[in-house]
Amino acid sequence: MQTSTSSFLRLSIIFFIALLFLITLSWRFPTKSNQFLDCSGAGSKPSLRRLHDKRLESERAKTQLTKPDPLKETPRHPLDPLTYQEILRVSSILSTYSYPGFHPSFPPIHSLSLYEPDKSFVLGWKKGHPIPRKASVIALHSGQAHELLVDLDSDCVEVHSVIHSSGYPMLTMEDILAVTRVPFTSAEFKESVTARGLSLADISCISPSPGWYGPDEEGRRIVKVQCGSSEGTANFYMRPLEGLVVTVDVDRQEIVKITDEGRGIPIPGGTGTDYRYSAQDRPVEMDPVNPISMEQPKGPSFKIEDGHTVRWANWRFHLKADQRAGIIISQATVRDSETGEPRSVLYKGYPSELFVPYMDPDDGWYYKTYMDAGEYGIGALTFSLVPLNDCPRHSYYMDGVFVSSDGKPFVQSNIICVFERYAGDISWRHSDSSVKGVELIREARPKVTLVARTAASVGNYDYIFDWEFQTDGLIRVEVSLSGMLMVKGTPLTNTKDVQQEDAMTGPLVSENVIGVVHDHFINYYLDMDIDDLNNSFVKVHLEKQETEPGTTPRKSYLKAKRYVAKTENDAKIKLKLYDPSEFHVVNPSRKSRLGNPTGYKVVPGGTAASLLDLQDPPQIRGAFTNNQIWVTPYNRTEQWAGGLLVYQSRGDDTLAVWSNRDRPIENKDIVLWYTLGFHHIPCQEDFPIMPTVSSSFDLKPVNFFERNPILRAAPNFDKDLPFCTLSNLP
Ligand SMILES: [Cu+2]
Repeated sequence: MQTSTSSFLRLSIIFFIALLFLITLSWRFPTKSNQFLDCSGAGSKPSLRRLHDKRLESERAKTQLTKPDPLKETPRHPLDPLTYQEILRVSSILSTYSYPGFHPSFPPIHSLSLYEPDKSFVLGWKKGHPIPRKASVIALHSGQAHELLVDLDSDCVEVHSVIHSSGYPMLTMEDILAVTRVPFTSAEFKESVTARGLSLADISCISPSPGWYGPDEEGRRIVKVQCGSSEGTANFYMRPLEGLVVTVDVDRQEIVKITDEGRGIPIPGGTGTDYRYSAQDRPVEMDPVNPISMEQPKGPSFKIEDGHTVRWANWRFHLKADQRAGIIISQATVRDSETGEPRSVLYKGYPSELFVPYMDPDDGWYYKTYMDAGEYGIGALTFSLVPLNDCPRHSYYMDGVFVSSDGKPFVQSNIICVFERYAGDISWRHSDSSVKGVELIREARPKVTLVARTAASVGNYDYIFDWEFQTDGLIRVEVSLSGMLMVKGTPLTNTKDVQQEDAMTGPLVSENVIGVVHDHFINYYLDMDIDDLNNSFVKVHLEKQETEPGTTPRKSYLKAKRYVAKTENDAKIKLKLYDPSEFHVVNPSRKSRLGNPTGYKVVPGGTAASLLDLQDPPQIRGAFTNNQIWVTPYNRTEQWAGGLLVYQSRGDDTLAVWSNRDRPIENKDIVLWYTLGFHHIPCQEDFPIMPTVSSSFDLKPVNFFERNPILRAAPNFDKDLPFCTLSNLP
């Protein structure tokens, strides 16, 4: 008995070890990719195939989900971005352009993109009509920004002007790469690195912009290069050489100043900082989550027409990548649920600027007040999205065709994805047992949406930009943050050693690492065109009413009162929880059958306001954060909330400056600017890479439709859904 018990125990132990080995193997070596879920209904359930919707099948056959070849693409819509071939032509026109100082070679190009035709032309344009093509070029010559308008139909430079506002255009990719090499030419820098016990071969650097702080650093483009140790880790951001800041003249490629004040601060250790899957030495302590994805046995329901026009359910819009804005949505129209009429909602929407001030006045930190769109370009900092992880199965991927400083085009592939999302949510529902003569009612509709996404890696930080379209007419605009914190080295390894909490500019997030408190603000340009160009902005203010004593048991109630904004000052909105309003953009000329003006409202989600002093230099530049909402009359030169030139600018060409004119905005073509904000007080979970944090705002129909536009939408039925089996690819 004893013998058989011990052999049973032995067998159990061997079995357990074998099982452990297999689990480890399966974790280290994931399932081969040639195994997949077959949801076609083929095989074990052939009868399900008959249930396929023939209409959708034939629609799919017409869908051009094959990506066009970016090298051969031709423009097919007036808002299509410049093609690869067009950029080559612009480059060739500029190479022979005669202007003092522009020879023998054209000066470095900092921006080259489509000069969109006038709105009136675009709105009147029909497929088959001619498409005028012009390029807007910003070049930098002897510290002066020049703007040129190149006509591709006549092969000539049509307009050439010097930009007089302060600041410089976006850094080029060549600028960014070149400046990080400059510190390595300095003996002082090299000595500081080796004095900290590090090898130069392990030093990786980034090129933070300097902001603007008065005349000392004016008159030349500079970058404040900072470095970290990548010894044994890909995450050098968590191992800063604190206090070592190399100020580099970008154009001369030489060092202006080296500040070296942190030699006594230890370099934080590299252990546990690497975030790559391949660098992990053990699995996460949790029960395994099985592979998961959304199956679409009939394929996606959206179409991409002519390379850039997205059609899905009741939505239609133009979608493109942009070197500065990242992603641009244009001419978004929603079909009327009653009449089928396509109705205009948004002429153009995109992230117009970011503002990321860090809250640390130290010498190595005060200037960290980034404006990433205007300083670097959101699109310029995108990488190809990762299928199955950045975007789900059945996504369509779109390229960006961008321009390097020598005017040559290059393709940034797969930087936008479009996909349908079903997250198990509900579009509308009701259950009821109190209806006479009717059995129990249980009605619910699944919420399926369409998402257009891009993601940018701005040095350490990652921003994910989503536009999500719902069939009930709502557009959700979401920004998600991930990537690495910008951290500060410290001798501290435990909070018990903190002598002066006031001296800390953020919490300790790891040994020798402070996560400095900071904000993120993302401003959206939203050219709303509700049913036509001329709209009004209406503040629907909730006001407390006090009742007459003795007339009702109630003492108070709320009333919604409408205030139509006459001028820009009426539409500068600071959000207040205890003084609430709704913010409507309406078309006063188009009324619903009940007489309400058709409209959309902007619905803020979780957000944050800037608390910096209004006269603080970064706040002057990022003054678009002084209000959460602004409304301006449409003006094609006012596109970027932080100004056309942002790099080292003094904030003299911003939304706040334009809006000071207090122009009339009632019943006019208006643009709404909304700023989404985050206060970020870092915590240990943000180390070594941050779990994604998201926030959003909605554009939601208000009296736009006659009734719930998806009343007649069909529910899901079991018989229509796939039956999936695990099978192997040949
Ligand atoms: Cu942050």
